[in-house]
Amino acid sequence: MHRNSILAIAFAAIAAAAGLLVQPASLAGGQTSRLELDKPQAKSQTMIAMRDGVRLNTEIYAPKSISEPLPIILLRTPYGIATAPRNFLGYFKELAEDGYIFAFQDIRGRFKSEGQFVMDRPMREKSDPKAIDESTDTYDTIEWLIKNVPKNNGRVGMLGISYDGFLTACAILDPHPALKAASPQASPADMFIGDDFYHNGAFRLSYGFEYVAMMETSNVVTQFHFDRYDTYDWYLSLGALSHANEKYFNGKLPTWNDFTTHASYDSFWQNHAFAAKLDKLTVPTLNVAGWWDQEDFYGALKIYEELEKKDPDHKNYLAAGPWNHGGWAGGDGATLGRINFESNTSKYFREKIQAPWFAYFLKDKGKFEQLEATTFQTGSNKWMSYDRWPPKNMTVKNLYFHGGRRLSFEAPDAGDANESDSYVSDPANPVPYRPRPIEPTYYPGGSGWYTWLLEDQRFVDHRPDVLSWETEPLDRDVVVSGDIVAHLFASTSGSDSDWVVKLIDVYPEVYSKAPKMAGYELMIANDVFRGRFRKSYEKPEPITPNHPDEYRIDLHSNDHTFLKGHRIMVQVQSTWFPLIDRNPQKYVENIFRAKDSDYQKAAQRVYRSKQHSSHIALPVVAQ
Ligand code: PG9
Repeated sequence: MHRNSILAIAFAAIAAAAGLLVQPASLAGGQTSRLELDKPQAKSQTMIAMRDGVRLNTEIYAPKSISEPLPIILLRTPYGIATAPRNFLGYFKELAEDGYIFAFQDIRGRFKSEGQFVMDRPMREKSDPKAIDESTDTYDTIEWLIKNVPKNNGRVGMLGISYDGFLTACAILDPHPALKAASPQASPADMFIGDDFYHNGAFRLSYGFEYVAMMETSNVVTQFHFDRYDTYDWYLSLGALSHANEKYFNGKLPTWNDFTTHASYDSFWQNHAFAAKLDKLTVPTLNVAGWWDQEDFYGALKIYEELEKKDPDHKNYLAAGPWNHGGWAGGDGATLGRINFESNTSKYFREKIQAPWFAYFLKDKGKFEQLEATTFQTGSNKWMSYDRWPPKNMTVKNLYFHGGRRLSFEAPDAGDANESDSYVSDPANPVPYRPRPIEPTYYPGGSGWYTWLLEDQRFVDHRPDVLSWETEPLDRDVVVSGDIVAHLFASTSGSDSDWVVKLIDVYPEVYSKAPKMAGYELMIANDVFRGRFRKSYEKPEPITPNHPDEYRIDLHSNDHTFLKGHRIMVQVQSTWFPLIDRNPQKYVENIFRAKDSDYQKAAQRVYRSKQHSSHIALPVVAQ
């Protein structure tokens, strides 16, 4: 493995993931800026001692002259803080202009902080008074900051994206009383069910492998060195997952070892799933999600949903827009991949949502007019406000699969119970999840990872192992706002299987607005389900071969208008490689221990009869 400990790579990865490509200094140091984050002379560095004596490296940036006391914005991260201000210029521009003191901290065991890093450190056992976790580390840090940073106003706000968002969410578990506003953004909530490492029990191979190598090879960011540019080839030639430790990791990476020993939703994963532990809400919280977040979309909405159950005083907010992972933090957000949203959505979020929200709770500034949920509705390309999410008064309409590859809102008539379409899924020739070559996830030279969810799905349409069904061109707009669920009736000739469902907006064949986008197949919602978990994530079971089973697959929330003249399409396939590891399609106790010979072809069948009516449940605006 190539050890590359250059900090820049960490931030290149995270910055690019978040669209935070380093901005010109002029952007941060504008005329009205109270704090010039790009001027290092404003900084002080300190090691803050936690309750167990471990000291965490912290840098504080304050405006040179402070007329009235200012709140502190705290960001904690595992990715290294040495270049934090420069990397956060775009993200923090509006906040800096409003006037804050900024504090950045390396978490335990990362970069210049002492102690040991634990990936997604679970919440402590509260019966142990000496136990620590990210929540106690945040508490101790805030305690120090408000007592020691000159001219602070005694209020602290936190925000962060992804891992930094998770750290923000941890802070609201047992919050320090001075924490007055928190914005967990694209935070994971449950790694086995829907975030970086697994989706519905299916292992996210390329992300799991590369992220763990990046974070656990040393205490700084370290890129895994692939000897092939196209990682589709590389992962295919790796073969069974057991070869990862044999050939590369040698049992030295704790999280990879955890993957290999916790093959179902056991207490290990349940302890890590912190959303359910959010038992109260005392701090105003702004949850942020991107519709095309390739990493932690599930978590962002799950945290909102859990907090919502404990929010009698209305402290819980949601903002969601047309962004990839962290895409709201940099750039203008007018386009993503080849899709044009016709306005500057990221800039709007930072100026009109994020900055006023913090100013209200930390500086008593402004009149607060934000409704509970603000979303950017794609397709119609407009901002929407709702007093709850998912919105009230939606009608669930089922979109059914039919013969002749048709989709319609009409349920199938009585007929043969076995009416179905079929394909052969071959683990030796898996469906790529994005067009090849598939560069390493955070490839410093640029990677398709950041926008793969918006790729034109025609790139797999021709494959015999990808089935598509579509509607006629719509005679009116279909507005989908809320939770989308796939109900798939399917069978396999094997004893285990993955099912991938993709909901797609198909642009008209003649599209004068952007002629090159004619016929574009834009994925709106998707997910994978590992068949062995259809009854329980805790107790996987083999599938009975050739028996139709119903799979309920959560395709998550969305706010999208399928415009008049567009078609709605659904695609189903059983491999998505190397995003998802290959299911051997034969039940084995633990797929991380499967042998190469366990991987076998399977005949797959998707039913569309009255008895087994595969469909997508869409929350639509009644017309
Ligand atoms: N998606 C990244 C991550 C967060 C938490 C745990 C593991 C990975 C990130 O972008 O930080």
